[in-house]
Amino acid sequence: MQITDESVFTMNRRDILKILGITVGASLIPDILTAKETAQQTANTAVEAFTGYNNFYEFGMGKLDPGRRAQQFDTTNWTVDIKGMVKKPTTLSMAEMHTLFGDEERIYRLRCVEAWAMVVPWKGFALHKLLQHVGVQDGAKYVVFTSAADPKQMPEVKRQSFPFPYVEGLRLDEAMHPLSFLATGAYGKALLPQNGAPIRLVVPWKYGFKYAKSLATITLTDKEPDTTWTTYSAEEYGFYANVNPDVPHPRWPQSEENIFGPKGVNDSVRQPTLMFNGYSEVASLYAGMDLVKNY
Ligand SMILES: Nc1nc2c(c(=O)[nH]1)N[C@H]1C(S)=C(S)[C@@H](COP(=O)(O)O)O[C@H]1N2
Ligand SMILES: [Mo]
Repeated sequence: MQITDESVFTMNRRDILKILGITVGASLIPDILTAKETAQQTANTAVEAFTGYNNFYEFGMGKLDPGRRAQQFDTTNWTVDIKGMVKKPTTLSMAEMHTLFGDEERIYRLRCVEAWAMVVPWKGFALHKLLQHVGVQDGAKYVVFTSAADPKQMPEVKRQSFPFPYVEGLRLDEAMHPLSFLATGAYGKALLPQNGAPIRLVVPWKYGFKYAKSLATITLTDKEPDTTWTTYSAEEYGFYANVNPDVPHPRWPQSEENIFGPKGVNDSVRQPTLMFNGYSEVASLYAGMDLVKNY
């Protein structure tokens, strides 16, 4: 199986600039890996970077593939099944979720395990609202998030180039934390297909690969699930995946990141990565746990 490494070092800077409509000679392409270190960047990342520089392997392994190939992805009449160890197994439409759980904006940092980051104004609702609505059975300990996998609409699902469907999971207490979020929009609009329309997970203290896109099912279970990334490469990608500057990826450090600014991906600054991506209010979830072992 040949896939693109989850590595910042594989970024094609010429491609990145194309997102911005900039064509320049090789010598003028800024080296994002040597950008000057500054204080934490807080301005929202350019929407063009959010919608043009993506990881969504169902539509291709390249950063520009989802933006190019996902445009026809049909999300009309979308429903999410909530099943497993719940009191009321339920299927909800987007309109039903909107009525039941409302809509709020959350500006969060997104830190990819590849060491790039963005500041994203999401729209959506807290995950615990949905879990409370369906009722969690006693004994349930984990929540599993499964993305849609439609070979008719997703070229890499058809090719089976990666272990689809994409599956992620959280411990129940992580899922119930007020920061855990289901996003249906960003930058004031409904999510575009490349960003996981019409609904995707957002867990800001964890690496971006936890943020499963285009959710089809949410399943409560009493066992830690195998996920796409723990199945694919358990030594590199753990179940917890908490942002942690002290635990390097086997192939690159995690102590710093390139965060994309208001002008896009060539407007990045290099800044130190913070424990839990700066969301230190989640620390008590891991009291007494060895976060080097449980990476
Ligand atoms: N279904 C699915 N969800 C996914 C991915 C994917 O390939 N497939 N990539 C993940 C990774 S590695 C990251 S960093 C984020 C990127 O989200 P964005 O493209 O909206 O910024 O989505 C995550 N969710
Ligand atoms: Mo990622």
